[in-house]
Amino acid sequence: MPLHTLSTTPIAGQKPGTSGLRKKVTLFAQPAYLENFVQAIFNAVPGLSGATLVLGGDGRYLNERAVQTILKMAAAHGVARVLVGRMGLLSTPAASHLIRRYGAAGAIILSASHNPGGPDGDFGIKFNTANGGPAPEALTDAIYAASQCLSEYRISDAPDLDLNLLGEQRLEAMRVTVLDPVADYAQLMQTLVDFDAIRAWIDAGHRLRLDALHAVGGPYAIRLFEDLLGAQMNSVRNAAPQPDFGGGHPDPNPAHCPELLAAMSGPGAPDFAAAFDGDADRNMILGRDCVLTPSDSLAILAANAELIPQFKGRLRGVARSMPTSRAVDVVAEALGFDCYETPTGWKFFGNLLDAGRIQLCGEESYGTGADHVREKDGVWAALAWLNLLAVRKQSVAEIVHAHWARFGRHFYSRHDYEGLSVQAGEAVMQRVRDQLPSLAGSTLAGLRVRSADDFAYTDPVDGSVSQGQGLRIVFESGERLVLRLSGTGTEGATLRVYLERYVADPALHGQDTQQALAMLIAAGDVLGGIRTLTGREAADVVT
Ligand code: VG1
Ligand code: CO
Repeated sequence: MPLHTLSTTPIAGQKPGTSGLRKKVTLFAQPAYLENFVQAIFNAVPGLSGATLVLGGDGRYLNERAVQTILKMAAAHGVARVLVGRMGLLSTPAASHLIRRYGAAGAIILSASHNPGGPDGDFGIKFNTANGGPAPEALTDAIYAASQCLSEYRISDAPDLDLNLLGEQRLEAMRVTVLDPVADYAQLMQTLVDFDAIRAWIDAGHRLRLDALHAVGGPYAIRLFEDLLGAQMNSVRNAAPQPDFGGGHPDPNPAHCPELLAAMSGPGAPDFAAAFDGDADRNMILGRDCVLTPSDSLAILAANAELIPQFKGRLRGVARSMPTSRAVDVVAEALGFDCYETPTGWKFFGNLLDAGRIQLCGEESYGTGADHVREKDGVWAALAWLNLLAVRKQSVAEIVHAHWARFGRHFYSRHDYEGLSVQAGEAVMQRVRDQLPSLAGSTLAGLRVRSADDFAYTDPVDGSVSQGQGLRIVFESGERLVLRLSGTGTEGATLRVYLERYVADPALHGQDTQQALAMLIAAGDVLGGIRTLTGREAADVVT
């Protein structure tokens, strides 16, 4: 079968954001859009020829078509072997694990994560490196640069492979191994958490509910929670991956999972629930009448790490993204391990994990993970929580309240203003940026500012510097306000306002979060001129 070299011209805007290149399906479906970006990966990443590559995605619209195209391009670039999930499916953490388990040079992961799918939704593609993690900024910059000076791409015109058929196939000289997407991942999970304890807890009559939101987490959740841990049949809801995620928004947060929240309220509710996003790297954890913030989830896992076999006797450090609440910092300080603050996006945890400086990390955006892979891991987070419930023999709410009583509570919320014009989003940011130098010592909506800056990060392992990672304002009384623009959206701009307030006194821990944050919300509006500059009376999504 001949290998073709086809001529092409650069397509503007193929710049990866927080997590890969995300664009509308309608754009990805245009001639050469996908091919150009994949060619840019092959041009920018050294050493793919002769190597093993992992390939798969979250099953959204275009997933299978893209897998077939990428296989043919990989063959044309002399890749020795591709490990591909059956039907082209792989969760992001499972892909990360496969890279590490089989010594692959990297992975091409097809996902726009929590963004909606279907023909009118979003598609995405990202490259992960040999450590299993998202390409660092230097590499995504090189991929973008390569995309801007292409003149041709290479592809085989061999027929499509049968991706339903497990086992070995050939495409030109390249070996293609179609794998059960769940098998290796399920094996790994059993080495990390106490399956016996969880099984006993479930056998004792505790009930769970997992919601895969019609995305790729379904098959993983069924295997782990129902098949291996013995949860009742139908504990996993919305388990069959669909190209349009059932028309929904595969984003596990209170705003997008009203059904799950309703199912978890009242005395008849299950004891534990979790939901996962499109590519199953995010998680939301719930107990009966209790919804956890991801920041608290991270802090509680850190405080209880000794109970989880994976961490026993080896937790040296944790990390959180800058906008994530400082709840985990308080735990690290009290228990004597290191705590790092990184920019938003999982790629910034990679070096710390590789260097063994941290074993656990997380983001406020429903991302939690550890050093077993180099991605956040939704199903793992649910297993780690079940491990805690089974060992502590307490409910989720009891564990959370005990944690606050000991360490204090960080009230936390994120206000997203979606679909703003790029000008409006940037106007708010610029207005705040302009005020940064003069903010310290001033008062906003009754709150006195201690410090204000534009977050820049120097990676302690390789010394690389990332500027402009979010504007942060810290107040004298312990509140913190952060503003940044999203790097994963595909339309206009999304302004994220992160609100955090520390309250030590347990008598005040029962307040409603939005009420507890009311002064800070007002301060954010005064500072950013949000209502005036965006024309919005309130945020579109509050989590
Ligand atoms: C968002 C989150 C960020 C997360 C990223 C990818 O990015 O805020 O914490 O790492 O999504 O998550 P942004 O730039 O839109 O704020 V996933 O599960 O969408 O790959
Ligand atoms: Co995701």
